Amino acid sequence: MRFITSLVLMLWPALGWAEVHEVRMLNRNESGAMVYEPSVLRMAPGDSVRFVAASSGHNAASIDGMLPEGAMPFKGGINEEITLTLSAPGVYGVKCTPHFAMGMVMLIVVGDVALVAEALPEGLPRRAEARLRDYIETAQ
Ligand SMILES: [Cu+2]
Repeated sequence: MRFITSLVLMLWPALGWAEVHEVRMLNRNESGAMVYEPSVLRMAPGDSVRFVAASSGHNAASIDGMLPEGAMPFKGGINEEITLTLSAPGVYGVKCTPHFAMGMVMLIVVGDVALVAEALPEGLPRRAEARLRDYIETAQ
């Protein structure tokens, strides 16, 4: 029995039992206006994330310069509930296109990867950068 259990655990990623995580796109929650919930999502390589249009008028798009090597940029339409399967380990920056300047951003951390503010790209909108720094600090 122990052998079977360890075999299943070993094969777990290969069997396609990856998790699907949900991120809600919201006009407001207790932390402020124009937010993703959660603001930082940690997941295993091969897991999926689904962006749920809990409020209308939002989308999910990758932030330039905030993708791991080998990851594809993405951009959902407004109110579109895209599902992404992320295999490349690293930190993915996500923005809402119409509310980027208002700081509607989030981070997805795939794998056991450190989250450091030094990795933030130059030229982010001020409020987006402030929130990302805040998320990085509170996620430690
Ligand atoms: Cu938005």
